[in-house]
Amino acid sequence: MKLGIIGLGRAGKTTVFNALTRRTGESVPAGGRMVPVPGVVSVPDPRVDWLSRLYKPKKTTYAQVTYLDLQGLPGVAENKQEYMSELLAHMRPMDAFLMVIRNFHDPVLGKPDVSRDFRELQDEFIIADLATIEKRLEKLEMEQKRGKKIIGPERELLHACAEILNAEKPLRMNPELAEAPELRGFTFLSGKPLLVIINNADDDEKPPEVSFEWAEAMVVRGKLEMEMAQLSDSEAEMFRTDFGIKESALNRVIRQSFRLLRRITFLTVGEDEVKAWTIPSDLPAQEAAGAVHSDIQRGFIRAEVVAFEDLQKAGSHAEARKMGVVRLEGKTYHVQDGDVINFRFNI
Ligand SMILES: Nc1nc2c(ncn2[C@@H]2O[C@H](COP(=O)(O)OP(=O)(O)OP(=O)(O)O)[C@@H](O)[C@H]2O)c(=O)[nH]1
Ligand SMILES: [Mg+2]
Repeated sequence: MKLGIIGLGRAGKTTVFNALTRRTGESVPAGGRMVPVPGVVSVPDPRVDWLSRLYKPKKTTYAQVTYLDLQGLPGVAENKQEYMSELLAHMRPMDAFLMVIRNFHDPVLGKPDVSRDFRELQDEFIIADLATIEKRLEKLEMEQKRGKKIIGPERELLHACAEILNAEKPLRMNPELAEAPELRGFTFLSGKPLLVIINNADDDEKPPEVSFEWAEAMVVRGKLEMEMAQLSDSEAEMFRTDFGIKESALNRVIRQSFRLLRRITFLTVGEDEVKAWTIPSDLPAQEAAGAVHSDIQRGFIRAEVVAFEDLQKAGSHAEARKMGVVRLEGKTYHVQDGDVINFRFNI
């Protein structure tokens, strides 16, 4: 699962990336970098913590997301076309975006304007998507003139998209349309799930009075978080007390961005490993088994399932069985978030 960190120049993208991936600032080239840098991050999950305490496994594995630090979109005054297309090409394979918006005074750029910057970025996406659609529609028209029959709903779907975009709205306002299988190949930028990260100054906790269209927003003090991410746990604790920070904002950002991907987590347990697996919601048990191993999918017999909350209440698998909350489910059972699963299989 790839999350692209996007924004205008000097918004604090690299700062937020470093904080999320607990990197030090040294490796950051000034002015950003064109080749995106990936960083893998574990998704904090109290359920995994609890299971790990219960099973004391050799290994504990959390769900993971990959963040990519992308270069800033060029501002109005700069020469855009030069690298805009390359930048867009890096953005298209992302599953979702974190959009970092500057909300602190910058010595070069001056006062922040969150609303203006959000609009500017959103407009870039809308323009790029419209260009993609126009090109495709022209091609379809040409093919039709040459006598080729146009089949399927593609054209109607593209027109529906164009209508939204021409009204200066992002495609994610209509997730059903944005995620239509017929449109998948277009990788529309304004259709991807978006989390807005408002990057406040160190001494400012207030969210700006701006509404974001069909996107969630979170306030983060990026520089502070980056400094904190580099401390030891006990130092970070002291730091948090001094600055009045309850939970690391990073954990909230990570959890929230995981949610953005509309994936769920199921868990497997044992003496060797307690592990969180990431799957799309609504996946049948047999396919979920394939996430663990293709042999388990092929030889699938049954899934022994207990909801995490039930297991926690029971205190152990043995107790859970006695209480009758461990169920045997078949191939077509839809795996739920937090299911603790033991697959029975035969190969
Ligand atoms: N005061 C303050 N300064 C910040 C904050 N976040 C970043 N900065 C500063 O803003 C400048 C740009 O930060 P970067 O994280 O490099 O921004 P970027 O978006 O990656 O910039 P480019 O990659 O060049 O587009 C640096 O000097 C940071 O120290 C913040 O929360 N508060
Ligand atoms: Mg950068």
